[in-house]
Amino acid sequence: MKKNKKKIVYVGLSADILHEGHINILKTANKYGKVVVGLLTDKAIASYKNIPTLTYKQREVVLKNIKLVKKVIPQHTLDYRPNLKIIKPNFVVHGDDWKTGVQKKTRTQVIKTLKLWKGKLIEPKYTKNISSSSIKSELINKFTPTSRVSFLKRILENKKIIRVLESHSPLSGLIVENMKIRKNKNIEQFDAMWSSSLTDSSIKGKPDNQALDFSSRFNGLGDLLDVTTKPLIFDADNGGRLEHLPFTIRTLERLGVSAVMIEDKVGLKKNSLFKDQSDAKQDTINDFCKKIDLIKKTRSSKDFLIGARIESFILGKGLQDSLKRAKAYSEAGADLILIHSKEKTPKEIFSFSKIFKKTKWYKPLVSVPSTYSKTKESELIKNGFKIVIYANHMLRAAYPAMQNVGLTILKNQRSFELEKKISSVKEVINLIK
Ligand code: SPV
Ligand code: MG
Repeated sequence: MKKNKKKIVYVGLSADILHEGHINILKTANKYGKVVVGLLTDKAIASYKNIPTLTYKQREVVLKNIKLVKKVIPQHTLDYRPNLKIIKPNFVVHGDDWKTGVQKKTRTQVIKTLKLWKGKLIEPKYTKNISSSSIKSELINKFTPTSRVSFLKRILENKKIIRVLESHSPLSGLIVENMKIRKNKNIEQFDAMWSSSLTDSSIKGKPDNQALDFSSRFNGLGDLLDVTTKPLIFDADNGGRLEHLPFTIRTLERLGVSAVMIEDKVGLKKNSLFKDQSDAKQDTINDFCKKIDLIKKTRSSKDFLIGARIESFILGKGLQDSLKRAKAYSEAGADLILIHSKEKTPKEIFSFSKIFKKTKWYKPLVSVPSTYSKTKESELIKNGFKIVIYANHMLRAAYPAMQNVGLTILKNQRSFELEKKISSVKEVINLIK
């Protein structure tokens, strides 16, 4: 076919890892006319799969320097239509793999839209055995801690809310890593892991009072980070002694942790969800700000985020105290504010966010809806929250399941009654590929 220089050919790409398959598409497109690449923005990609490894700017530079490409423009949604309506290309080129799967609907929309100006869809055969996702899974072994540290910050900039699930073991981390469902038009998944002091302590059979020291927790963390790629927020209780804090931060960063969460309590640690908080003490604003400031000075990357957790509601100190602290912590350099509550409804945290989100000290808000679990993520978003942490649910699910195993064997004096309720040995053997 003779190339018509006046014809415009549109190709939508994520191009996180540019491979042979992309080049095949671009070569075909180039035969039909001038190639305009609609490069999916980080936000558009995050709406249906993991945030890309390379930023938009980095991906744009690569594509702009490919001779098959005439122009690169941002595509802000998975939906091609807004860009197609502006550019009115004569052709759209896409691999035939989108005839099924997540992008099937997008394809139908593209065909309909192209008809408006007699444009055509060209679908070269999908290049077998190659995709960015498969290359990425191979790359997991080469994944560097430094790249993981920045991921949370990048997702924060590109998602309405970051969904975080507690991971107390590498196996639970793999569930966070791989679980995906399709709901309505979207792909739903977890964005990050929470390393909880409560569940880390519980699996070691210890109370959540710092009896389990950081060194032991870091060992477990290393195993978890070895087999996953999603970012992790570390629950560091009150951060420990000021003098030790720089070492803790260096280790966390070196391991590839994306954020540390410290709470403004002092003295023997007690879990915040305990009803009786009478012997729990809150830190002074001044001393807690010193910790934030020290972390700020110690961290080697600004992408390693500092989370300040306010315990005023837990300790019955009320709204004004929590607002005063939020302002001070934000000024001291906190990147995230976790406003904790053990009420059955989100009323008190929403009363806080309503005021705080309008102030100049606003920082992305974190919610831990353990007690107000009826609250939907959409309500949290509406009320100014950017991160939701499901802080203990994996352990709470595992414990009764294991108890039931013990009980059933004791009652029946054999294991047969369990067979239908537990994974088969074959499933376990095949669990880790
Ligand atoms: C944890 O998960 O250990 C937390 C959250 O710190 S809470 O249990 O609510 O205190
Ligand atoms: Mg904790």
